[in-house]
Amino acid sequence: MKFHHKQILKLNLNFFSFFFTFFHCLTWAGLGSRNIKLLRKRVWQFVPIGWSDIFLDPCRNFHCKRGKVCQADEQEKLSCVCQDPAACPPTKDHEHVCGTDNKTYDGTCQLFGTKCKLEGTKMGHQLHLDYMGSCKYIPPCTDYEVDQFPLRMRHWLKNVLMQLYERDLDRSGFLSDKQRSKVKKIYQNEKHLMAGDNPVELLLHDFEKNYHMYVYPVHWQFSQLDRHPANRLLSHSELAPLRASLVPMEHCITRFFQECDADGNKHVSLKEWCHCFGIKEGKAIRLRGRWVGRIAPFQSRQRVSQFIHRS
Ligand SMILES: *[C@@H]1O[C@H](CO)[C@@H](O)[C@H](O)[C@H]1NC(C)=O
Ligand SMILES: [Ca+2]
Repeated sequence: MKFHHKQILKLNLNFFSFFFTFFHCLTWAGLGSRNIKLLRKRVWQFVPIGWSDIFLDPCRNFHCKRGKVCQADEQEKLSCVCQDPAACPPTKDHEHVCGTDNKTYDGTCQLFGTKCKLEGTKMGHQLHLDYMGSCKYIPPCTDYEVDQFPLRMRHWLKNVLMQLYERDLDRSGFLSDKQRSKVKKIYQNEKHLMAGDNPVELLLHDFEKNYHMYVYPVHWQFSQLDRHPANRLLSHSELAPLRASLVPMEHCITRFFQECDADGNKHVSLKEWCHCFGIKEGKAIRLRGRWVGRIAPFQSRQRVSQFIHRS
C-alpha cells in the first residue's frame, strides 16, 4: 500500500480534528459573521442584495460545529441549523462509520447530522461516533488479550513513528524538528525490531532489551492526544479519535483504556498512561505475566498503513 502526503496529513489532523474544529468553530462563528457583514456593506453597498448573493455566499466564512450548517434568513442573519442527514455528500465505503447505537452511517456528516436532529433527547445525547468503518461484531476482549495489548501497541506506536519519519524524508512537515531528531535515533538504530508478524515472546524480549526505544513513542502518542486542553490528562473525548480508528482492528482498546484509568476518575493521566505501557522513570515494568502465544493485529506493516489510510 502506498500513502500520499494528503493521507498522512489526514492522519495528523484526525488525532485532534474532532474537538479542535469544534472549539475553533465557536470562536469563528462570532467573528465570521461580523466580518462578512462589514465586507458586504463596503463592497456591495451599490449592488442590490439579491445580486450580491450570486457573487458572495454569505455563509462562505461562517463556520458551524459538527452536525450543523450555516443558513442565512431574509435579513441576512446567519445561523447554524442541523445538517439534513439526507443532504450529506455521497461517501465511499471506507468512510462509513459506526455509531454508539450500533448503526452504520454513510459518513460522519450523516452521523453528526442525525445527532443534531435528536438534540435534547436521550438518544441524541447518547449518540457518538464509536468507530471508523461499518458496524461489525466486536468480540469481547479476554484477560489474556488485554495483557498482551500494551506489548503490541507499544511496538505499533514505534512503527507509526518510523513510518512518519520515512515519509518525512521525502517531504518534511509530518514531524517537528525536535520530534524528527528523537525519532531519528530510533530509526537509525540497527537493532530496532521491524514491523511484521512478531511473536509475543520476541516483542517482550525486544522491549526488555531495547526499552529506551519505546519510551519516546509512548510519550509522543500521549502528547498528540493531550491537546484539548493540554493538561497531562486524557479525557474520554481526547482518546476518542485514537480509539475510533483502532477499534475495528484492535478490539481490546476500549477495555485497555478503561483499565488504564487506574483511579477511575475518567481521565488517563500521563503517569497512568506510562504505567499502562510499562514505562516509568527509565525502568521497565512487567505487566501481569503470561506472555505466551501469538496475536497478530498491531504487528504487521499492513496494519500500520491501514491505520494511516483510514484516518
Ligand atoms: C452490531 O451490529 C453488527 C452488524 O450489524 C452485529 O454483527 C453486532 O452483533 C452488533 N453488536 C451489538 C453489540 O449488538
Ligand atoms: Ca487533556
